[in-house]
Amino acid sequence: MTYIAKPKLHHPKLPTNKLGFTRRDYEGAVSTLCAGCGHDSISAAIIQACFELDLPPHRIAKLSGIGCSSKTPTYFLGASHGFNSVHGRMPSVLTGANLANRDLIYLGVSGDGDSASIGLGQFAHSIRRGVNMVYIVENNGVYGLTKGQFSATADRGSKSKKGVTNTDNAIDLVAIALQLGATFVARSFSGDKSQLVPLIAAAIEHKGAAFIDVISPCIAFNNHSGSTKSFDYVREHNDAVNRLDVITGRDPITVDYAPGTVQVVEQHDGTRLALRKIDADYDVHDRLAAMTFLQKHAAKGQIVTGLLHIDPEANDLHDRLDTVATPLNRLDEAALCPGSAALDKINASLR
Ligand SMILES: Cc1ncc(C[n+]2csc(CCOP(=O)(O)OP(=O)(O)O)c2C)c(N)n1
Ligand code: SF4
Ligand SMILES: [Mg+2]
Repeated sequence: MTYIAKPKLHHPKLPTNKLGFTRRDYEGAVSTLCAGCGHDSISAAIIQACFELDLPPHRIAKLSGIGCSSKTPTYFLGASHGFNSVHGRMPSVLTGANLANRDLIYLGVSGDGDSASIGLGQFAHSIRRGVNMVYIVENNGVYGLTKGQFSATADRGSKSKKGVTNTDNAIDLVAIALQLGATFVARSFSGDKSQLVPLIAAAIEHKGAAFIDVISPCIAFNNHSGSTKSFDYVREHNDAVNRLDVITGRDPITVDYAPGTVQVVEQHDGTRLALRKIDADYDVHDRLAAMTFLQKHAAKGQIVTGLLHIDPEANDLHDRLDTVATPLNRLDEAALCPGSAALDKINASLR
């Protein structure tokens, strides 16, 4: 743990993005997590993705629940909006904020305890409603903050630090997200920044419910042999189906790939994703095939990573509810209170 304050001054020649911000401008407070915790690498990946996308920090709202993972929004995007909610309740707070103001980019940060146990219902409903958000679960298979109890994502047969075997079946949040209609579903590993950063960037660019399950080892309580969420286990069993490049704007794709190995997915905001296929037969558009593929590999103890499913034509909760485009706090009295004639008309239509 470190509590040393970050120096305010930084080198004048640090690289800047199109807004003139350095990577430091997207950082937060110094992390108080255990040195080596996977969660800190995810914070670094979020910082990198927002820097690369040239996002104005004030356009981002980061929300979380309770846990070591849910503490991390303090350690990135210090100039963004933030709300640290109650254990398992991030999704409903995020949904409410999103409905009130659709102009912000919503980052929901949660843990496997926060989303797969107490918050499972909240997770499920925010996904099925198609809330426009990036929902990241920092998945270490344990309740890190309360000292390492098995969480609901711990694999059956895996062992705790003290050698106790987990006898319960695991919940796979990726499988649930696919079943409930998430329109961007990915899995990654905190130790694989080159995979994680473009996945986060693509999820931010996606309109609709984007879910990323990031295996993020807890070095204090779940990084031993017998764990299926340790650095060694994930490195040995990581089976990436593709690699992603995010191309913003309409620039031609100049990356040099062997013919047939790249699939370009165009989203309706013009963002294009260049998918370098590792598994030639894997089709990111096929939700049902993705579910079967995942189950088959999980049965063999393999962890499938990469962009697992995308629906580039997705809509979101606002489209479905046909809500007003203007954030509610910018509507004037005339728009909020259309008068008694309009009220009479509504009442008459209900009689
Ligand atoms: C309503 C409620 N119940 C229980 C707790 C105790 N508690 C705090 S964090 C936590 C689990 C955190 O696990 P996870 O979400 O996986 O985060 P991690 O610390 O592993 O990153 C629990 C059970 C709480 N804070 N509030
Ligand atoms: S207890 Fe585990 S999850 Fe929490 S900060 Fe330490 S290593 Fe990370
Ligand atoms: Mg956890």
